[in-house]
Amino acid sequence: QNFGEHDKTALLGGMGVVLFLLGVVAGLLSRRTATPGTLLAIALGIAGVAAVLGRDDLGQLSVLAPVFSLVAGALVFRLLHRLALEWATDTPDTAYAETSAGGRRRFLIGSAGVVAGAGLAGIIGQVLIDDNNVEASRAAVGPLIPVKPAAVPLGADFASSGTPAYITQEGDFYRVDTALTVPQVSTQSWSLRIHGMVDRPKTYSYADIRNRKLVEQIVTLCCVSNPVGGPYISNAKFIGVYLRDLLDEVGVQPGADQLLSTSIDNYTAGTPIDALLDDRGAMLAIGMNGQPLPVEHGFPARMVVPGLYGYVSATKWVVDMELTTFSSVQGYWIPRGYSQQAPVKTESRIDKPGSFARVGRGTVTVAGIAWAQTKGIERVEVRVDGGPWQDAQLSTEVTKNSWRMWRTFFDLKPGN
Ligand SMILES: Nc1nc2c(c(=O)[nH]1)N[C@H]1C(S)=C(S)[C@@H](COP(=O)(O)O)O[C@H]1N2
Ligand SMILES: [Mo]
Repeated sequence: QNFGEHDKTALLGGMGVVLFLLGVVAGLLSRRTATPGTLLAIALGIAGVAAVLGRDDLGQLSVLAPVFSLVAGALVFRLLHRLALEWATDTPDTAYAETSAGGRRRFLIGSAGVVAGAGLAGIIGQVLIDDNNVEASRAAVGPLIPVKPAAVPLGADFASSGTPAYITQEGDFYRVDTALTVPQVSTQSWSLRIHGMVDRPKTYSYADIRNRKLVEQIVTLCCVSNPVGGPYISNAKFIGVYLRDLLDEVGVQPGADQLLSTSIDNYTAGTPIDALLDDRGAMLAIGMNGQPLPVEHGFPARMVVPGLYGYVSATKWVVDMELTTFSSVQGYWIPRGYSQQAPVKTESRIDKPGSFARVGRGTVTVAGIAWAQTKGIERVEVRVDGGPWQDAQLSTEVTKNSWRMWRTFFDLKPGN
């Protein structure tokens, strides 16, 4: 919570600190024999193997990395330990000064070699990771053209008064997920299986989806963990197909009330089927703002359901949909204390002035956003310090599924 969007950086940094401290402890315990340090290298290697085996999006070969680090760690530690012992046990006697200096030299050269080797292995690893990246697969898809583009009328935002732009650009779109490394799924390897309480289970390939008539809709996505005034809300043109069409093809059986979607990295979300079959326009999206989905936002495909918080509806890198019931299975966040049903609450945010900003004498513009996906925003009222409520100007409504901007003007005394 404290680190916000930098949570993963803090987690990785914390892991680095813990590993360093474990290394110090194992080193101190290894004064006499190399066993404690060797055991630490083996234990960390086994933890790495277990982590790799626990993920579906990594190939079998990925297990080589932790196995290699286990073997290298244990062997290198034993080698350095032997060199260090040789140096330490050389009596610091003038007669042996020659040997002692030799022992030290061998230890230092050995250590430098290990550092250089680790660095080189790290660089090679990074190159191999880049090779494995799906940007090429994404580029090969090319721009996506919907049957009927979603138009944005003039006056859809008050960006000049301090609101965000109506459409959020790719790099500015908020990101929330549990993925420590962004899953790399190519269009070739991707497929979507729809099964469970259906008449005709079906598996769709990327081409199956890409070759359908693509629809485009503007939807504001937001996160339930957004604090008041917070940044976890964005708006984009999503391109894809209606989930209702896919569900009609497989034939949802009576009694099913939940669609449990699973991502390639085994994240799950449970969406009420009603919200997928009504007229709000729930989608399987493959594009955002004219381009294939950015990898961080779910390439090749994700769900987008207007009016529901992301954690129950917006599964990225989605590969599996099971029609089931709420009473039989729970999505990822539910046992962690989040509600099973999560419609977006009507809310607003003040973008300008910022918190604790000082305003000067004269007219002060107060501007922000308001959202109530599927219901729409009819009116926003603002007041300052218990004064009278004042109607704000509203931007042109584009769709009830997206945010609406507002602004109002006050004559205020200078101050905070
Ligand atoms: N695979 C996967 N999809 C996910 C999540 C996740 O952790 N993993 N988080 C969800 C949550 S909590 C939110 S708010 C939205 C955020 O989507 P965005 O990162 O594209 O803004 O994605 C949803 N989809
Ligand atoms: Mo979220």
